[in-house]
Amino acid sequence: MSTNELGSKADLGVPIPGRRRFLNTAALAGIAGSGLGATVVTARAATNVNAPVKSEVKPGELDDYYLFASGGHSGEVRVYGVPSGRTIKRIPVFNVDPMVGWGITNESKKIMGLKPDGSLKYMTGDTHHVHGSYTDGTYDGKYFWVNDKLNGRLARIRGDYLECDQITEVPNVQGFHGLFPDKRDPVDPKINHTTRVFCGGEFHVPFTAAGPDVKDPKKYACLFTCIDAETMQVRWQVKVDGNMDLCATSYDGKYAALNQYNTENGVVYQDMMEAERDACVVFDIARIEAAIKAGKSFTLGDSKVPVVDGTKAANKDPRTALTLYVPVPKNPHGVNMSPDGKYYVCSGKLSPTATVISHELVQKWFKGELKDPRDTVVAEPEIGLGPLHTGFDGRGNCYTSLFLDSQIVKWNLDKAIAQYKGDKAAQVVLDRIDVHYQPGHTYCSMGETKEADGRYLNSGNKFSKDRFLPVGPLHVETEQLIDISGDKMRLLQDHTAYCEPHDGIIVRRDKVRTKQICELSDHPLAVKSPNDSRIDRKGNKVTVYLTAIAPTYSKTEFTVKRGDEVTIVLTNLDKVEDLTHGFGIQKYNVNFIVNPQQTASVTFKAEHAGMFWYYCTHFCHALHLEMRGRMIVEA
Ligand code: RUQ
Ligand code: CUA
Ligand code: CA
Repeated sequence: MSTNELGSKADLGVPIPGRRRFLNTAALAGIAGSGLGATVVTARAATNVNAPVKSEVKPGELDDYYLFASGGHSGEVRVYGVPSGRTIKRIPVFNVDPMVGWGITNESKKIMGLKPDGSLKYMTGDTHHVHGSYTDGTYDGKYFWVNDKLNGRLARIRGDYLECDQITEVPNVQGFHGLFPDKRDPVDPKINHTTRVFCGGEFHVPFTAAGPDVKDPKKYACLFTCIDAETMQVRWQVKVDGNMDLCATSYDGKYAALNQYNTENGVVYQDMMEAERDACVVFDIARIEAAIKAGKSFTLGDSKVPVVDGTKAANKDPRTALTLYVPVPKNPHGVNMSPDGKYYVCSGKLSPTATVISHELVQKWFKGELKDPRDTVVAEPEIGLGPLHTGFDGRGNCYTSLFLDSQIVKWNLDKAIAQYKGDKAAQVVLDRIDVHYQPGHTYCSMGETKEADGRYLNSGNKFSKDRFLPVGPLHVETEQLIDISGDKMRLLQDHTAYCEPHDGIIVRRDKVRTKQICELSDHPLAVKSPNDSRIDRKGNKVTVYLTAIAPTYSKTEFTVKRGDEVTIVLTNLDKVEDLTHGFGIQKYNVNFIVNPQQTASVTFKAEHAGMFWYYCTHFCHALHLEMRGRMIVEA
C-alpha cells in the first residue's frame, strides 16, 4: 500500500468483499505496513542533457529541470517543472500565505520582520529576480535569493527545504531591482563559491527624511549594495551616478555590471529619455573592499553601513577607479553574462541594439591600458525592437527578448563581433520566433552558468490576450517553452503563470537536493513526544505544547482565561513524507501547517470567551475531519 491509497475506500471502512468491515487507526492512515520510512519517491536521476528535448512529461514521469521564477507583486517565488510547465511549489516570501502559515506563525513573522507592537512590518513585496548560489561557476543548490523592489529587501531561500529563511532590508535604497550572487572570490582563489550578493538601487533617493534635500532631486543618489551570502548582513555600499537596474557578475568574481537607464537623474520619464546614451556601470569588487579596509568610507543618513564613492568625479583615474561607466544606447534594460565568461550583453530597450562589452577589455581599462570606456565595447548589433533580456545556449548564441516586436531573436556573438570590426557579410541574426505576446524575461536551461546546455528557453510574456480562456479584465501570463537545441527555434508549449513572474532560472534537477522530512532538533521548542505536551502559565502568558500524530493532537482540549496571551507550540511527530498537519482555530485568525517532524508556533490574545474548535486544515488521514479539539476560553 502506498500513501496514494490513503483514504481509499477500503481504508474508510466501506465493506469490500473479503475485507474486514472496520479497520484500526493505523490502517486508516493508509500507510501502515507500507514499509515507508522517512522517504518515498525522491530518487532523481541526473538530467540527460544529450537526450532530445520534449514537450510533454507523461503521467508519472518527472521533469528534467526546476524553474525558479519570481512572482512579481504577489511577493512570492514559484517553482515550475520544465518541460511540463507544471507548478510544483509556491514559496511565500514577502507575502502572507495561510496555506503554510507564512506571516502567521511566530517563526515566519520573525523572518519577515516586526514592528515594535509585534505586528508585521510589511505584508507585501514585489519580487523580480531569482538567482541561485554558485560553486565553480554553476548552481550548487544551497541558496536562492530574490529581491523585493517595493520595500528594498533581499530574501534568501534555503535549497534543502525551499523555504525562505532570512530577509534583509537594505538601507537608503528604494526600488531595489537587480541582484546577482558572485561566483567566486575576486582575491582568494580557494573561495570558488558564492559569498556575496550584489543589489542595484533603481530609484534615486535623498539620504535624509527632512529638510530641503528631500525635495531636491539633485541631492538624490543610488547605492550599489553588497550583502554577505551567509550572514545576510549588509557589508558595504557604493554611491553611483545615475541609477541601476539589472545585474550580472563575472565568472572570476572580479566584477559586477549593472545597466543604467536613468543617467539623467530624471524624475519623470521624459527626462529619463533625454540622453542618447546611458550606461552599463562595472564595479571592481576587490578595489571597493580594499578602499573600505583603508578607511575611505563614509556613512549616509541613519545607516552605519560603510559607503564608498563610486561617482565619475571621484573615479577619473582608471588605475585606482572603483567603477567604470561604459556608455550604451538608450535606456538599456538587462545585462547578462555569457557562459564562457567573456562578455556582458546589455539590451538596448529604446535602441534596437544589444551592446557587447568584453570582460577582458574591462580588465584592461581598470589597468589603465584603454583610454575610453567605449573601447571595452566589441559589438553592437541591431537585433530588433525593444530588446530586454538575453539568454545563452553555451554554443555562442544569444537569445534576446524583443518586447515591441513580440519575438525572441537568436543571434551569434562571434558574428556580431566580426560585424563590429567591419565584416559587412557577417550573418548576425540567425532566427526569430514570434511569442505571445510582449516578452519580458527570457532565459535558457542552465543558461547563467558555465553548464549552459542549450536545450530549453522560456519566454516570460507580459500579455497573453487570446491564448487562454478569458477570466475578466486581467489575463493570466503566458510562459512559452521553446526548443533551442536545433538551428531553428521551435515553440513547444504554452503554460499559464499567475501574474506576474519576471525573471527565472532553469536549474537541472540534480542540482536541487531537498529534504522531505524536517529535523526535530531544528526547533528549540520541539515537543518530542505526546507525553511532553503540557500547558505552562506565567502570569497571563500561557503556552500550550501539542503534538500531532495522524489522526489526533496530543491534547483534544485545553482551557485558558479571557485576556490571556496564548502561544500554541505544535510539533508534527509523523515521520512519513508529505504527511503534513494543519492547525486552525475558529475566530482567531490562526491557520498554519506543520510538516513531518516540524515545529511551529503562533501567539494570539484570547479575547473572546467561549468554546472554539481547533482542527486540522490539511488533509492527512481518513479521519482528518475528526482531527480536532476544543479551546475553552473562560470569561
Ligand atoms: S525586470 S521584465 Cu525586474 Cu526585466 Cu521585469
Ligand atoms: Cu491532520 Cu488533517
Ligand atoms: Ca536614459
